Amino acid sequence: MSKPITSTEAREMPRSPGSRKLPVVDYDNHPAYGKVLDKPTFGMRLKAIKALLPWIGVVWFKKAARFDRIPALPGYKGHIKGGFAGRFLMLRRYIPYIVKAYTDDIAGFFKGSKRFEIDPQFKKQAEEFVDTGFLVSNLDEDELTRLKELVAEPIAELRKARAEAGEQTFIGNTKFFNPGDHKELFETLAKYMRRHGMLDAASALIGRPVTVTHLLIQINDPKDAYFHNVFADVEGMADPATNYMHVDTSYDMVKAVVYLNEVGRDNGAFSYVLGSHHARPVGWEGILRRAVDRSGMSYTKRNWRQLFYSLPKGLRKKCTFGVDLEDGSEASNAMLNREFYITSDQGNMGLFANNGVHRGGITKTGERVVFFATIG
Ligand SMILES: O=C(O)CCC(=O)C(=O)O
Ligand SMILES: [Fe+2]
Repeated sequence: MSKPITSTEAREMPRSPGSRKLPVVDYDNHPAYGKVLDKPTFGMRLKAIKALLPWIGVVWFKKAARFDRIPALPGYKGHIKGGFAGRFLMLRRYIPYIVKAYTDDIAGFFKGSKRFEIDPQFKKQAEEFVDTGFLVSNLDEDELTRLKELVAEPIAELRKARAEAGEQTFIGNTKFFNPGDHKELFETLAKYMRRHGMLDAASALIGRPVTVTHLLIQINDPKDAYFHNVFADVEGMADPATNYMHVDTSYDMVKAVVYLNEVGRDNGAFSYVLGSHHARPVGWEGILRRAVDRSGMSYTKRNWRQLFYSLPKGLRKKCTFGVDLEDGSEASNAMLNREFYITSDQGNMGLFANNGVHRGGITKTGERVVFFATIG
């Protein structure tokens, strides 16, 4: 039996050089921005900055409070609503978790190489994940059957809700769980992920012990209009080949996707730009891109694009940038050349560094039923 790999050794695992920067988009010469939108006046610029500023505060605060590590609380049913006031009220419930994250980090600092250990049988997977930001695995028939049993009822509820809603939306396609109401589901998924080396791989990348913190199911089909015709107001402008490529707005976690039906390229396969987590936005740029996305300015409807375009040039950066890359450009090719699709014939479970570039769910035929879990 070989020795476990210590956290210090995990931190020294090899990393490919790759690109260290996300692409820069020339919005002034972009056919859906500078070429068709109004030239921003001083008033428009002010309005855009005013819309962005509070979100810079929110993102900065969430980062400082290690907020994205907080697990779904009992009773949690989805994203926090109620604007700033709602967020402020919720905060009280989160304070013990914020304190815990800080004490864990301090304790972890003193534990050094003992902060977590990786089972030697998963060393190769951990190395691959640290290097590429992506890892594929396959749940066996029994594991998949058990997970399907545990979510049969919620899936039926989600189907019903989608059928009753007039229009399919990103949020309407999902149903969130919390470990209070679905304890067995959380524990079962965590057990399987550990068994397949995915939790060890996640620890190797984020540098601390991890578990499943959030979990949702999602159904996609071709009626998800929000993915298509993104620049409908611009005559003759097709959806770009890199449509919907993005990095997530969260910090300090990774994610897993589990396919609950057969998934191929035509029904929404998830894909990852290998190694792109090395170009994750950090520091001020990281805060800016997240704030822009959270403010709504990454939406592609004309009014949102106009608001985004009214930002000073140095602030025109977003997490959901794929839609703005022009086909045939160097940046677009760089993304597409390293894009890896996970289809059912390769595996039904993928682990991804969600601060790297990814996309999925754009369905041409049939449907896709999946879990998304956050691991932190
Ligand atoms: O639906 C998909 O495959 C993409 C999901 C995604 O981007 C995410 O979970 O962060
Ligand atoms: Fe994402």
